[in-house]
Amino acid sequence: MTDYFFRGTIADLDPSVQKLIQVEAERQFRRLILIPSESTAPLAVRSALDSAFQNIYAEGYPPEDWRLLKEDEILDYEARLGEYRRFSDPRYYKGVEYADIVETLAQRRAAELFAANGLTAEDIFVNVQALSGGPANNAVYHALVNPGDTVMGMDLIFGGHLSHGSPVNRSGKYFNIVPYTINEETEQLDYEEMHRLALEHRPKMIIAGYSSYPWQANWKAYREIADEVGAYLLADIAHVAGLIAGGVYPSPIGIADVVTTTTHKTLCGPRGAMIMTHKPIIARKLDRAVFPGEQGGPHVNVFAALAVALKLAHTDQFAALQQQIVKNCRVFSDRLAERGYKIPFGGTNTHLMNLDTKSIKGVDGTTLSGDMAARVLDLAGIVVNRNTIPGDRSALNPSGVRMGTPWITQRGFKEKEVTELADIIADLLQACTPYSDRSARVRSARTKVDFQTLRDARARVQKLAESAGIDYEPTNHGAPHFPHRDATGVDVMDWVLYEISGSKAREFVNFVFSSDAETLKPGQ
Ligand code: DSN
Repeated sequence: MTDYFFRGTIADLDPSVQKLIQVEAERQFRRLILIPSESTAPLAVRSALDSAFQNIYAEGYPPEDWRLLKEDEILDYEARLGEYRRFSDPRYYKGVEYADIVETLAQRRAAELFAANGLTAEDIFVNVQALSGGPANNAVYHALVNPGDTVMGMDLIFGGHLSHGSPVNRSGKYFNIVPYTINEETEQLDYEEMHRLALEHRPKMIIAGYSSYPWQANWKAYREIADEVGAYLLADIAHVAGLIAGGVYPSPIGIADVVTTTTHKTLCGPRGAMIMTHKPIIARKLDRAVFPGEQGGPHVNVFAALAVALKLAHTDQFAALQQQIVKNCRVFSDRLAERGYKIPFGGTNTHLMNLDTKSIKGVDGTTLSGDMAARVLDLAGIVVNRNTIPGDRSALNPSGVRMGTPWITQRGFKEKEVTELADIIADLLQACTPYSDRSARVRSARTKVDFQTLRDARARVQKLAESAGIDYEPTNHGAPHFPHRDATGVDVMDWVLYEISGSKAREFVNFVFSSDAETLKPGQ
């Protein structure tokens, strides 16, 4: 019984979940994923996640002075275990002697990786316990401001983040949020207007950092504004942490009071977050805000995986990857602009860009929404998300899509492949004919897409995906069915035959097909 439960393979114990894991792995291989916040974690990072550290609780923190130890001192087991026996540690559980070491290792590697602007690793306090980006930002609010205080953050519609004060998020409900946006003419951040807003509203905290705004932040401009009104400056670098570590985006370390980041985006680590500061008093408040303020036991296996990711992020290969991500994004964005698409914000110098879909209009004047575009692209094997762009009024019906190059660059894409990918997207969106369904009770907009163009796009995507550097991942979850069928058993390019009958067949066919079905002769 014990063996059945604890030593059985997933294939024996739960083939249903095994199959789900397998089909998801195949999806990730077959599709070209352009969600800028997603990336594939190296297998070494994933095997650390799947380790014995997963099994334990470790509420509290490792000894405070260990953060000053160098890596070889942290890994000096005799010294660390001796100290642990003699002095114990500030945690609420025993059995954490190795958890202390692995957490300190992750903290130290983070401090070394992000030391910048004249600061050394010893100057930087790192908390690796926040469970993800939202909780990390919540912990900063908890540490530095009180409910009802005024906080300034980038408006979600213009590229900010939910936790920067969106009205539907806890941050927007508990604090008096003053959102800032962009200059309508330049489509870039308007620091003068931000300055004016800060003088008028005297925020206690200003949040910098974005989820879809594609240009680099000017950290010093933010700092000057924050200093003038006596506000804390929080830099949320979740999207660009890897770019900063790779030297292709300026670092806010030592400029912002607090820096938060997720660890699973461009940083290529496990799903999690870090909070950094160079100010000891703030560091203490942040630690208390994370635990016990926000959460209980941290995920110790994530510390192990994060330590691995941070070691990899120190390599030349990682820096080269980050450079290529930015280069690819510019080439991709420029190519779409050349093909006639409007690029909101006027371009990019980071890992992400946006595309305005509403310039594609049907004969009845219906415009292509971000959601329709994302669904059509998904049918062709290109994964993006709908996103608000300047000009949108609500996050409910965005008229753009957001795309980024981290994942495809990890797969080995260079300028040639991203240009081909931009062409596939341009061809496919051009082949869309949006229309409004006036017969529906609630009027709804949809799109038709030219069938041949869609088929061609799928074949071109498949070719690019199969030629890309990272293979279908090695798996202990069973042999993949790749390449002819996906694991659900459906041939990816299969034809499907429908027989349509009934008194409204003609009306139906005319309505749903993008081609002129009425002119077809029997057999065509
Ligand atoms: N949801 C993430 C993104 O896609 O940008 C941010 O947390």
